[in-house]
Amino acid sequence: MRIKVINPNTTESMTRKIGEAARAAAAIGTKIVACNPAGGPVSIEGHYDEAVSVLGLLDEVRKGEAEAMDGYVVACFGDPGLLACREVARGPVLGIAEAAMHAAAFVATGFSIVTTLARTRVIAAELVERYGMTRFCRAIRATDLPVLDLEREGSEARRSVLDECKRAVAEDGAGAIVLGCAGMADLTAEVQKAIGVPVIDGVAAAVKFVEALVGMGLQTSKVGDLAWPLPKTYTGALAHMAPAPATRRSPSSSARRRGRHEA
Ligand code: 5HY
Repeated sequence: MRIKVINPNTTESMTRKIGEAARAAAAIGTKIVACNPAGGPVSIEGHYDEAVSVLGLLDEVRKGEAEAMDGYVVACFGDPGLLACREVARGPVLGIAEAAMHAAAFVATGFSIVTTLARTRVIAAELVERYGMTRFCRAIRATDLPVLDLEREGSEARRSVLDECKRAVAEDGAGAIVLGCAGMADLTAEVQKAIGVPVIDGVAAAVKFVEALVGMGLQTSKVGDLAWPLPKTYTGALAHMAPAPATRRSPSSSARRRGRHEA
């Protein structure tokens, strides 16, 4: 199967790191295609960054349909545009926050989230509520690190994340830690060894959950609110993002394999 892992920010080094984490988790036979939009914010640190990043993210999912991708991962902890991505995808689309929280709830009765800038804590809190994780989430902690500090050699980022995770275990009663940024993916093993509780990177969790869903033959529901967007004109610089009529949608990879086109 082929899973497209999309970093919605445009920092290539983070995309490479995310791709490595995804490939380390992927099963033999799963091809990971890691990418980021050509244009957009270099890091996503708030509502505005998220909103702008969704256009490039959606473009990558729409391209993925023509590339016959079997599933997608939105590799940003705010799970930006997740439902919109599901509207334009046939296969499963998972956000790293949703995937990480569910994985944590499978291995512990309570988890803490350790994220970057304090101002993004409210975004994580909204997702905890939306995903029904309030009863599991013990705390949402911020290292107050800019996201790109995680990309800077010699920064204090690794130490700050580790120290905050230690405090979460000692003070929150957290049985597991959810890493609140895709850029922390390469810290998972080191932090887990140091603090002695499960540490979940949403990139790996999302890849495995997409594999499981595709393996069960499950695709995104195309009834109701996640049905294909209604064909209509989009004007100006966004004209190219107009929803395609059914006759112009790419067949799914399974239909290609069966030599059929679905509506
Ligand atoms: C992320 N921002 O995973 C989020 C983390 C955050 O550019 N990639 C980003 O703090 O929201």
